[in-house]
Amino acid sequence: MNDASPQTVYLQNYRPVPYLIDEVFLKFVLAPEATQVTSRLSFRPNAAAQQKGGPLDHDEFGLNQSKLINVIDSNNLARDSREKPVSAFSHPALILDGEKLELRSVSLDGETLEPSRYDLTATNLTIREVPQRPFTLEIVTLCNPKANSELSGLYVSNNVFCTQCEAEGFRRITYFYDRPDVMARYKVRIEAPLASCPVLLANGNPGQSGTIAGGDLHFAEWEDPHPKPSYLFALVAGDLALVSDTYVTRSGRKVDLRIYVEKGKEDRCAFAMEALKTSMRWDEERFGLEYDLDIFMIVAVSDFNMGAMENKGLNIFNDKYILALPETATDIDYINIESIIAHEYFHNWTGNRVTCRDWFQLCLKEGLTVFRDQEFTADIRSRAVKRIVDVKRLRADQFPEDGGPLAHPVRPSSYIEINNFYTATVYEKGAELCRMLQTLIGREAFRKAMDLYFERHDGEAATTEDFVRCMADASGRNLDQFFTWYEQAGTPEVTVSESYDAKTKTYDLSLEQVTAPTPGQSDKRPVPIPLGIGLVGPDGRDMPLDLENVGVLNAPLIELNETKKTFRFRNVARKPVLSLNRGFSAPIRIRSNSGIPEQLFLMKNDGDTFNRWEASQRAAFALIRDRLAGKTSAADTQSFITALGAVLEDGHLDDAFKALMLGLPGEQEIATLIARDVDPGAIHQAREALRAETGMGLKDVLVELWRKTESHGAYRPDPEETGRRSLRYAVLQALAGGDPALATRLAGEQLSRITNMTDEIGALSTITTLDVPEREQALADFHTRHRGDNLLIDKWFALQASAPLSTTPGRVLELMAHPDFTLTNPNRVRSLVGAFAMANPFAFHAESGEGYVILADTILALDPKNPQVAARMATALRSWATLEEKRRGLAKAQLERILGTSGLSRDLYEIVSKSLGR
Ligand code: B3K
Ligand code: ZN
Repeated sequence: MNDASPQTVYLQNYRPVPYLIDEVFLKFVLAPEATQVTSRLSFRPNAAAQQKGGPLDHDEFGLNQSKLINVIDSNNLARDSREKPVSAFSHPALILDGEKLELRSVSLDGETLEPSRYDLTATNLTIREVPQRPFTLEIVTLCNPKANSELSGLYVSNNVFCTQCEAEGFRRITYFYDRPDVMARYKVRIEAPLASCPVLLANGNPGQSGTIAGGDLHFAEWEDPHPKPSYLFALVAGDLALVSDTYVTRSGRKVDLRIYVEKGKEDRCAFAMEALKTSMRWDEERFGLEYDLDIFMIVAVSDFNMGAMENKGLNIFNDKYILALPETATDIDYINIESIIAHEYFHNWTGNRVTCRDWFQLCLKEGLTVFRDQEFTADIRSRAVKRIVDVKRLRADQFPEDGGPLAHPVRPSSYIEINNFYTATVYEKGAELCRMLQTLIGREAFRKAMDLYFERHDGEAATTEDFVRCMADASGRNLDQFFTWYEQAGTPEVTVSESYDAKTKTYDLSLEQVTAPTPGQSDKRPVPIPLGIGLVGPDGRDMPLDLENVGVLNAPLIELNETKKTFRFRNVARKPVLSLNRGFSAPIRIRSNSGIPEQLFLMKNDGDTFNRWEASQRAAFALIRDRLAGKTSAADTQSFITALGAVLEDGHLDDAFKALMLGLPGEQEIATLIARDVDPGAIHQAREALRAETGMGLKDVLVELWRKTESHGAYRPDPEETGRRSLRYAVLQALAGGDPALATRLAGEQLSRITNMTDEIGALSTITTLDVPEREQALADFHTRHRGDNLLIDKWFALQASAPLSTTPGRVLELMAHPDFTLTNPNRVRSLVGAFAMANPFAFHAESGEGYVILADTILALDPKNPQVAARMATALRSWATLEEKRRGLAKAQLERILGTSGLSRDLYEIVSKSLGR
């Protein structure tokens, strides 16, 4: 640990700041190793924090404020066990956050403060006595952007100065109240050498600019009229190329759109620019939200800890999510670019205009914005396909998180390092909660509630309670119980039992919900579960839903609010097949006795596309589980193959949906369902066996589809063409399962005439999963063709790291010594080590345990440089306790080894200690 001991931050200790900041003026004199930042801050006492009889009174949480002064820390979110000295003064001290800064001077209302007037620690600047009226503080500091390998705060990427302030990076730029509930108006002046930094950017609208010092230096000023928290601050300076466009908002305001990229990459920005305009239009139409500055800028940088960042008016992106040409980006890249551009843009309202009161409320902006970007993609592409893709992701990433040692509520109540909480639970499950709210109150009321949310909280830092209150007020529905979804971790499991009485024509559906205990939450309450439902008759059509005591349902939805309930349906003419949780209306697991025949029936007949796919997954899982148990039913397998074949040949279904139907549940998902004594090797074999049978059984259909989905004409990233290609490569993968030699030949033929990256990766990724002689040459050719293009070399690393071969761990080790590999670029680390540890269960969980050693070695080497990425990589071991005994011991030993290492970052310490249940 860097700190003496890890400190936990608790939601219940939230206190407002004693002093607010209205105006911020920042002057940057940029230099790679010593950037000087002058910060002028206008403070005023915060009446809300200090009222009720003065600062020593009780606060709104009933805690005594004198104690409050004891525990106020930099964040005013007390980290436990660290007692602060009691202030000698009757009013609170001003305690600002700051890290890795060299303090040059502090002055208060123009008077330089002697060091005796303040305390300086590695994390805080405390000014013990400040006036109880408005005052101005000026602070001069130095920081070293070049030495900043954590990529948090101000750093240099590829000679470009850039920033990442969320969650707590601003404190690495200057001393500040670095917390989201302090919203201020910013003015920024940047000075830098004209030659190396011709482009100088910050948030807001541009102001004055010009040269200084005889022309060697120049400056630019920016002003952001919208109050914002420090995490939304951004600055960029460097020699970048510009791609521009304009957008006219619905009320007729013209907005300058700019994308800045590395020189020479200008031709790769057209798709991103279109996606931005489509997003702006969609937010106006669907949510009535318009953009609010004269200019919207995006900068693409190559070293970035995550996907992108929604800084006000100046989004900074990992260049992977901006740059695209048909010959450099796959369809998946295009789809990601479109949805991440949308996501960051949508944050302008959900996150920026209304921000979070504290980091516990992260889902307020992230869950909601993911929901919005999901809806965007559903509207402009295929709703059915989008839903399936999102649920697959939820199950692959969030369900294991929710069922393991790192489980936490969508709104957590404590953390050690907030950067560890940008999780699938906060994002993906958070989005599901918004979706359930919309399902429960209806789309119209949901929109009214969103309007109310902006009406009430624009310009404020809000809480999850505020958001749900708007939902309740706009719909007139009591949502108190719904709030449990935000506070309770774990995936509810609903057990289904059914009985049909042919005589009385009644169908009883009994449902019981259970949520297993999660760390720190042993007793679980029932949550309200909205369940889309259909009773499918023998003719494949839905029967009317006539619910006892309610009548015929207008909307095919039932709600399970209690632990147990029986729903009695009347006038059910024939014994139905149940289709429950249609559209995946709730993020739950369903346990039922329905067998493979029912699933195959739904696969063919369900009127709900999602459940048609779901039925195929359930059937495939049942077949894989049978194989794992050593019992294989040839008849069931054959029926499954026949049902799948019928789907593939159905002329009414679109290609993207067929591609999804062809995909068996992933190995990680199967492991999560099995949940104990997991043997990833056996899972791989069982799944491969089914894949082989399917591939062989459907060979003729597949070959015919391969022929039909041939690419013609210019590449287009539209839904139809993307769907066609997704089917093409799902077909190739399926063929590879049944006839590897044939798949290799088809892929090889395709590689000899490729015109776009989707076709190239589609063919190559089939060959590289196979142990065939063509493999090495194909990889070498790819490297030669794309040498020097970092994003493509990332793909080259990932292809090898994700191959489910027994040689992969050795290959990963070799690649770590490759001249193109570096620990300093997060994309490169993710493409090699991330792909291996997080997307290749078979190779990562090699019985020898070598995968665990490779991961632990990498994490330990990475942690001192980039703790955020190191901690993220460590989550690959979180499910160690579900493994079979041998692997369990080997994985645990590596976690113990990491935890036993001195000097761990707070980030890594939290993930590893919690994974071990400490
Ligand atoms: N808000 C950022 C994520 C910041 C992560 C900080 N560790 C991107 C996004 O979710 O839009
Ligand atoms: Zn976000």
